[in-house]
Formats: sequence, structure tokens, C-alpha cells
Amino acid sequence: MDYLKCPGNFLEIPDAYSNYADSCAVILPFPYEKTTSYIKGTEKGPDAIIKASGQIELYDEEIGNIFEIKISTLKPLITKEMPELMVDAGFACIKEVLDDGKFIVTLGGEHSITSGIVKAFREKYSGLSVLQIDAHSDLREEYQGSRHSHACAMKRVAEICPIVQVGIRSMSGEEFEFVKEKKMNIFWAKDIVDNDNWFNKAISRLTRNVYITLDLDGLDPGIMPSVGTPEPGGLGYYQTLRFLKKVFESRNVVGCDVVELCPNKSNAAPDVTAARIVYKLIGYKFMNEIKVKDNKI
Ligand SMILES: [Mn+2]
Repeated sequence: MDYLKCPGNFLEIPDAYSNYADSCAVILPFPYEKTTSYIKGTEKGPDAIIKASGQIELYDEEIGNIFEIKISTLKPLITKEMPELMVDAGFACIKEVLDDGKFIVTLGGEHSITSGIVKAFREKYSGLSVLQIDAHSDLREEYQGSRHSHACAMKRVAEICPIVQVGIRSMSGEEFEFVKEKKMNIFWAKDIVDNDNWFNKAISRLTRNVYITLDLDGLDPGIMPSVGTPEPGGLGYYQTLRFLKKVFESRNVVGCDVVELCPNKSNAAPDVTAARIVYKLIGYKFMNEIKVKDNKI
């Protein structure tokens, strides 16, 4: 697979730590934007995360030298097609990288990229469920003429495998009816942002193999204002990390995406926050191996 070289790659790490063949983790930039309905710019999300990643310390005080497991950044998957065809492109690309045995973190781009990705993971992993952190339930059957709009992203995913939704605080009446009827696993922002008591319950609803889709608007817009459809309320940075760490410890997380960053040139903090979360996701996945290595030194 074609990959980006230093300094244009995630973390700006040299080829010894970022070549594709040796890498355990792979970053896939997928800057698709076609159906956003409010603030535009999520197509610049992957690039902003990669740029910001060059500013974060490689040593993580919680986990150690995460980069030593070797992290490769693929060339961006660019398609201008309609969402129906974009989903197929995502599926094909992920399938290829999964066949190479890599742990993949995809950077969006709008949330509609997730269903094609999940379809590829579902083919590889039985008993898959999806953990969605998001302000929006994204369960519309159709939005503005498309079944693959960002507002329908999780409806399409829910057709593939069970989902658990965390941080939700915005949905239509139609979605609310669906949620009630299907008894969806929803952890409303209003019930969870001031406590961690829900962690075990949310994790108990996940199957053994878990795919995580993190829509950055699930975080509090106070710390994550750079999103296309901001909503007040939401998860804090440390709460998000505590929860994610526990998910990785309790389940086999097989892949992740981080979507909907809509960078604002005058505020780099959200870009760095997103980059740091991506680094943490990889760190939590390989936490045991990294700690073993550190103990040997
Ligand atoms: Mn959202």
C-alpha cells in the first residue's frame, strides 16, 4: 500500500517507524465530504489531525512510547463520488488493509464513511458490534434525498450489526420513535457527562469484537468546537479517555474511526485534541505490548 513519508505522516515519524510493511497500526485519511448540512470543512479534517500530530509528544505519560509499535499513514482515500459509491470505495480499501492484519484508525471526513468500513470489519469479524460516541443518533432512514447522508450513518451501520450509542443529545421525532420501538442501546449525554457509573453497563451491551466510531461532536463543544454540527453538552476529554481505555481493556477492539473534525484555522486546540485521541486509541490497543517493552529497558 502507498503510504505517506515523514514529515507528512501521522506523528512525523521516520520510515523505520512508519513504513507500511512493518507497521502494526495504520492511519487511513478519508477526507470525504458531500452531504454535510451545516458548517462545511470536514474534508480538511484528516490533514489537520495529521498536521497537529506533529506537535504532540511521542512519549505518552500513561502508556509509554506508543509509536514504537510502528504506525503507518496511508495516502488519503479520495473519492468525489456520490455517497453510495464512496461507501464501496471505503469497503474495498479497508478490506485490503485488514487482510494485511493491521489495526486501522480511519480519519474522516464526514460520518457517512463509517458504514462501508464497518461492512468490511463485519466480513472479517463475527460477533461484531459498534460503539458510537456522538451527539447525534444519525438514525434517519433518509436525509436530503440520500440514504447515505451523514445523518443516516448509524442507521446504515445498525443494518449490519448491533450498535451502542454514547453521548447522544440530538435526534428527530422519527429517530426517537425508532429508538423506542427497537429498544436501542442509548446512553444520553444528560445522564452520563457528570459521572462514570454507566461505563460497565455500556460495555456490557457490546459483543466481544468491537468497532469504535468516534464522532468528535460527541465531546463537549467547549473542548471540541471544530465540528460541522455542534451541540451543547457532551463528554469531557478525560472522561472520554477513561471510558475508551476501559472498553479496550474489556473487549477486543478491532478498529476505529475518528470523524467530523471541521478545522478552524484560528483555533488549533481541537486539532491537537483529535490527534491526541487518535494516538491514545492506538496506545490503548497495544498497551500490553508497549508496557512489556518499557519494562525491558
Ligand atoms: Mn454527530
